[in-house]
Amino acid sequence: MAARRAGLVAGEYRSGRPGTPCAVSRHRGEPARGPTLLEDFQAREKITHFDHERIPERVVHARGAGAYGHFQPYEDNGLADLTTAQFLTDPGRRTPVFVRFSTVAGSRGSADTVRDVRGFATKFYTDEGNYDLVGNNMPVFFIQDGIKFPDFVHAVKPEPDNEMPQAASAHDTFWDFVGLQPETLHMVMWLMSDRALPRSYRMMQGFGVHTFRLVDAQGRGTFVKFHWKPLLGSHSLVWDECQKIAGKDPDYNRRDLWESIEAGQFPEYELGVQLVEESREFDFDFDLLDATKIIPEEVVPVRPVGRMVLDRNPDNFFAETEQVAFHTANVVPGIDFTNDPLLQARNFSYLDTQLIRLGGPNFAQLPVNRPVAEVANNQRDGYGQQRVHRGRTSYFKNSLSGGCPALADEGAFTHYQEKVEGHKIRKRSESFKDFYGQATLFWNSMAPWEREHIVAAFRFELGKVDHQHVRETVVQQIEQIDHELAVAVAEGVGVAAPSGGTPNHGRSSPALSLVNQGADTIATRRVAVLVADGVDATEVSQIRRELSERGAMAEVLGLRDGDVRSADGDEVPVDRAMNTMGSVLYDGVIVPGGAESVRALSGDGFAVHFVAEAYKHNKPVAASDEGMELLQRAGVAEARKPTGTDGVVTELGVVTAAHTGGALPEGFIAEFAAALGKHRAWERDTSSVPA
Ligand code: HDE
Repeated sequence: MAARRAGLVAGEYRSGRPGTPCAVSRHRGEPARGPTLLEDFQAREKITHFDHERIPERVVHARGAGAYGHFQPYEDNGLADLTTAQFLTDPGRRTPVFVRFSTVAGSRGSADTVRDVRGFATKFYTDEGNYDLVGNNMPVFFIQDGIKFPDFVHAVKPEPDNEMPQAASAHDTFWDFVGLQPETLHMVMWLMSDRALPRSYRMMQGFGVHTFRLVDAQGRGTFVKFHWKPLLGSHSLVWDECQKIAGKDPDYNRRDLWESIEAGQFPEYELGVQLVEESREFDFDFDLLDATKIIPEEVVPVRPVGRMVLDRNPDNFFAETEQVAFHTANVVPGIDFTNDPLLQARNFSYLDTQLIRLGGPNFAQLPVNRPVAEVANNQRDGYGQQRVHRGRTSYFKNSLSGGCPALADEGAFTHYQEKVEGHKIRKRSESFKDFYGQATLFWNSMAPWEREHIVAAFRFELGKVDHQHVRETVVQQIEQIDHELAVAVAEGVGVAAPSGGTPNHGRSSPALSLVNQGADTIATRRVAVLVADGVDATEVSQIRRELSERGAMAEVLGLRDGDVRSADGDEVPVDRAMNTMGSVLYDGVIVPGGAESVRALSGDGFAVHFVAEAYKHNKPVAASDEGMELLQRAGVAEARKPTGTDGVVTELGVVTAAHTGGALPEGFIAEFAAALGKHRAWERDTSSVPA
């Protein structure tokens, strides 16, 4: 009995089902203190396996989240004449995909909402082998040449002496690198913009970045740039919000992707292409093969090609999301490379890195990496070989197996035919030398609020830099982009206002602004409804119903978990306790009426802060009747009572309603939804609202 109490009887071990003892019950009553023996192979194997559970994280893009889905081309998308890649041209073909989204600089356990580029890597399991489109959520890159990549990554990663800061570019080495490598500046503008703070992986664009090549049946090439456009529109968070989410829910973007797929709200993206005939290669004022340049969409429009839907979460994070191995050289017939020097370096690096990360040359046989097309090559053996190759021949040419399998140049892959020549010097041509023109184009294309955010981002980032000369060098570089921007940054970081930059060329490209990347929908948006005892239950159910009819989700937050009692004595279920969440985890807030409820909320600092913070972050905020008191208590300047007893007023994303009982007045949810559809009320000046 004593042994039983001490939990030492074998039968006490529990099986998977709680409360079910394991069937094994031997040695009952034997002495309780046994030795730990090397011969206990179960213990050894268990510990050994555990000791080897970790693999190196990716050297960049270590933190990510993945999902399965499919891609299908549109009818008559016009590509059939340009490429033999049927997964792009045959509308009857649904190609399975796996997509991995990622941040770049942080470790595997870092927060999702850091200021960073996001990876957007897609593996198409086509009938002709895997095609990997390994892109980002920004259309350009920091450097023009692969040999600079290790330097760039060393500069942005935590500094080597003390491994700080984690997942942040706001430190000396990054900005030192930027100041000395002006080719980074165009991408740095994107990084300082809200594009670096996506609201969701479901609400950001993706870009192949490089100029690739489509190849037709005759071997003729057409330059191509790939674009992904989310059907929910592109939307971003604000920096203050990001920093808070990093504490409240570091898995914010990962959770959002997972939960929306679990809920059947499948993320969708449209694939588009910009096409340039080979004969027009030199028609631009930049080099098409320079990955720090875009082709403005007003110059070459994006042509829609097809649609991708992500509809299945992985079963196991490690097996799938961690072990997926993307490789830019995974191409299929009809798609080829160009001489972009960055792309060529990538074609080496991605295979090379998997060899160490996944422990040998057979990683392509891992389930998530396995092509659906039959694999026929003479590669044999190696660590972790999964296949049992049959037959006597593992060489080419052979006469014993009818010559099979045939390799490159026998139909599997043929290089795009072009003459390549050059001097053996590690230099880029003059056509790569304009480092500032498109950075200026980006700045000129921003809406006023986007500009404010960029200035604030530069001030934050450079404000964290210890070396004054680094701040000065960067400000001098920004001066080459735009004088006004440089002065605004200089003022914020204690650097003398610069002069002598190149005059702004004045050109802009509207597609670059987030203002022009929205979508007319509030699908999947999350709205917090704040309640306490005495709330108007009719309003709560109306809000829930009308938001859900529009595809959005209302979550009822109480001061505590459990139900609240409505003014009429009904029970209103609470979805979450307010203290476990935060306004930063929602797209908008509604405070329903009910005098007692609003009094309780107004007396609670957390509830007041909830509203004030949502208001600060330019989110739609709404209240009905007494709910307005909480808005006023939270300092919502636009909170005004509608005149008369029934009505709705909307001002800068603040929606208020008055009514004389019964249902909420018509237009209340419609106007709130319209504000939500604009994502944020950017024109609301919240600079004096405490953060
Ligand atoms: Fe990558 N990059 N990269 N990169 N990259 C990796 O490959 C590299 C570049 C991108 O979800 C690594 O498997 C070099 C541009 C994404 O698994 C590594 C150069 C773009 C991902 C590597 C670049 C990207 C990676 C690390 C300059 C946008 C994550 C682990 C020549 C078009 C893929 C791995 C995933 C990952 C090297 C530049 C996007 C080390 C050398 C430009 C989305 O091989």
